[in-house]
Amino acid sequence: MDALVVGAGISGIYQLYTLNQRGVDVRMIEAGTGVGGVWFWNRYPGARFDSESYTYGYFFSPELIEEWDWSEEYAGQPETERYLNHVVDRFDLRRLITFEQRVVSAEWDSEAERWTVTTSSGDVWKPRHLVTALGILSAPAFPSAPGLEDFRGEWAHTGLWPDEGIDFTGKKVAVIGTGSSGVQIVPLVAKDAEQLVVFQRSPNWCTPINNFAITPERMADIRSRIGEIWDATQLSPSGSMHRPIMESSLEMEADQRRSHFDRLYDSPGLIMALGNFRDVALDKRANDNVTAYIAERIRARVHDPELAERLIPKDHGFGQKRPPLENGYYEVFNEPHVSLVSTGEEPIVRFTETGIETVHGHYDLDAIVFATGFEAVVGSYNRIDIRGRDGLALRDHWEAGPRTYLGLTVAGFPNLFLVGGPQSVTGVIPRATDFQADWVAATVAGMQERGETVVEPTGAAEDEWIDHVNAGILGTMQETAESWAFGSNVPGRKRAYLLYAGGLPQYRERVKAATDDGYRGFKFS
Ligand code: N01
Repeated sequence: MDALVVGAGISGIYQLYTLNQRGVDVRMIEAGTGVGGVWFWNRYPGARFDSESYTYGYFFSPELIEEWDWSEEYAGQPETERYLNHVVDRFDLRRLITFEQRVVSAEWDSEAERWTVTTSSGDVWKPRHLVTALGILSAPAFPSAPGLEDFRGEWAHTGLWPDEGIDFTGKKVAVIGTGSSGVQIVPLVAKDAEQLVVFQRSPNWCTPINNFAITPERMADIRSRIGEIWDATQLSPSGSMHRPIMESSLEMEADQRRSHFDRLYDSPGLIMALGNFRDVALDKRANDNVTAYIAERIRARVHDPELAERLIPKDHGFGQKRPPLENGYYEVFNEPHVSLVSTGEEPIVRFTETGIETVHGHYDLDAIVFATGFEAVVGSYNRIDIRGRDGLALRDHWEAGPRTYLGLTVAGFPNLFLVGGPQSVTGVIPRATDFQADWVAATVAGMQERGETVVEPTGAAEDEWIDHVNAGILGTMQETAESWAFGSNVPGRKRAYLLYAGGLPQYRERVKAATDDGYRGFKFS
């Protein structure tokens, strides 16, 4: 086997396709029983895209675009899972995938110039190249409060949702966490539950998703503009259709600025974040204007003024953390059976047989939803014992934060490729990872043509990339917020920027320039 791809999410599936297309002998292993990655595990009620469905789907096949109709501007999880299953079957990839195999270790064998990959069932694979498409949000994180094993009700993490679902009808339910997942699930739990307590550690700047159905006419129109849509994704920093407004919001009259904000708030999707004024991400005064505007909209939607204040973030501005999109989230708190516990004032002490004990009392519960996020970006790598040259552990190499070259390779870890891993672009993830997957496939196929067996970046190239990654976040509003993008949500983790803030066009340019310059920064043998 020439290459093993780990992870059948949207990035891994395309990686499998493109390696296979280039004639590389490739296989894939996946921990789940089906394909989809994030869209397989996160099957909680309300899980859906907040990027436009047709910008998140694949662009590599005109036939696929012709035959797949998206039903909503922001498709729900079941539709996306169906789509990814369709792609896998449509391109005859399923035969290359082994399911229910979780990689526990991967060790570089310098003599054989191959990886030794061991799975939870004890199977051993020996690929020349190891391509990790593990996902940046796939290692679920739980609160550190003790006692969960004592709880006799039902519980689930949004990122590990049970296939059979959970029926909340007539139950007393707690949702812990108010990030994108919590904000999506809360209104749906509130609909069925007899009582809902939302445990909030930090409020977020949530704006309406304003989702709508895609009619056959709209789908035909999208198809007719697909080239244009692709071009827009390639020019956008986040790989989305949206680009920031480059004029200064601070130089505008207040009422003109406000009408822009009105339009953005009422627009579908993440336009408030991705199509806002550029200075909102860079200048605190511009950012303050947006936060004041959204706070006003929250106050208008929540009847109890004291509760509204608790739902308005005070510790960060809009966009400093990834803003969730919501559908009726704030209105839920006007309902008599829904209450909010701010864990800053009322910390959780422990889970008990019958619910949650806080410093102020006990909440009797039938079910608990953990919408408590993920050990982001590096968590999925840390769960595997990956060892490169001379037994060097990736966990140790990344102890102070991830170290990569171009977000694609790691010094000391030959023939290891990262797709959708640390220090590469997020946003509409497949728009960054299809570029990466094409690069990996071209590199591996090129090596085979030239008879080369090993590729590895130099330590100097890795250092240079880290400097570039860190320079990109400096001076932005994001730099000063505590968020999963810095690993701040995981107790004890050293603060390090885990992503790439330079945007997709610059990322592509950098990778292309190094490649065109004779694979600058790499050693081949
Ligand atoms: O996770 P999160 P998520 N006690 O880390 C709280 C993407 N996504 O699953 O903010 C109490 O954002 C934590 O509090 P704090 C998207 O990129 C996309 O919601 O750390 N609370 C926070 O409120 C997103 O950013 C979609 O103080 C605790 C929440 O739990 C990313 O995934 C949908 C706690 C975790 O929020 C992660 O989103 C869903 C504790 N001990 C997700 N520990 C789309 O729409 C943590 N929290 C496409």
